[in-house]
Amino acid sequence: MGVLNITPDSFSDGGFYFPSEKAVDHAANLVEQGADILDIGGESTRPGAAPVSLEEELSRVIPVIEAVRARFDIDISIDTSKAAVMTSAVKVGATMINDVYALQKEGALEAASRAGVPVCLMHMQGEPETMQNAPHYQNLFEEIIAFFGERMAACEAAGIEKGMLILDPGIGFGKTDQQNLQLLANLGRLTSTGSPLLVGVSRKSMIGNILNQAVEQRMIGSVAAATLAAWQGASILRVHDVKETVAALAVCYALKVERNSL
Ligand code: 7PJ
Repeated sequence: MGVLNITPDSFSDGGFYFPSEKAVDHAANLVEQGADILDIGGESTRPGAAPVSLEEELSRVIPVIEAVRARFDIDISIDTSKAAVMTSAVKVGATMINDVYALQKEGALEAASRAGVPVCLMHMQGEPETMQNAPHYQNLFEEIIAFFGERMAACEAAGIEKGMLILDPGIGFGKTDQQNLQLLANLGRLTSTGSPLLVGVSRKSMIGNILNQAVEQRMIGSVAAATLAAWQGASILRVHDVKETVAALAVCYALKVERNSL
């Protein structure tokens, strides 16, 4: 899954992909590099980011989804927590919903149910503006698995089939570096739910803090982390550096095929 942020303040592309013509160029790039899914978002959820209005978010993402849909036969994920954005995005060609609030915002469960597309439910502790202030867990894995259980039940009650759900531990969303590492090193514990896992670790501060690198230098660390997530069973990797990740994943899968062949 290639990341396509359509936000003027987007941390990893510095606003270079704004407005929409540049976003569509970048989308073409990600497709050429081998992305299977484009994750298109118009509201930054990075720590400390400010919210955007519905009108602003729609004006950022809808023209880009329309243009990508017209040009490429690729899955398009709409990265939003707003029900109205989910509905409009799927209407113009989005084939998946990625919600860092796991459909907890008003009307989101109903909108996702009506849309009838797969949904990624991400775990977050707190809210983006303050989530990194003092993340705290009694039991990291139990709390995340309990959250998934609660959101899966809410989805079922709203008429969303279990087979439509993808789960994401939310690396960096209300977690310390150590908690992020614990999650990433023990991803297998999250497969008990039976749903596919999505992992997004690309260019995140956890990588930067290990390597003492700025955002634009974190490609190799990000590829390593994505590859290790895939090795442990993650089904979808949300990444900025598509070409490099695709190559690493090809090696990972070649090894996986032979893992139990002796
Ligand atoms: C994630 C996301 C993630 C899912 C972002 C960033 C912050 N959606 N949106 N999982 N991260 N599902 O890219 O650093 O980890 S935005």
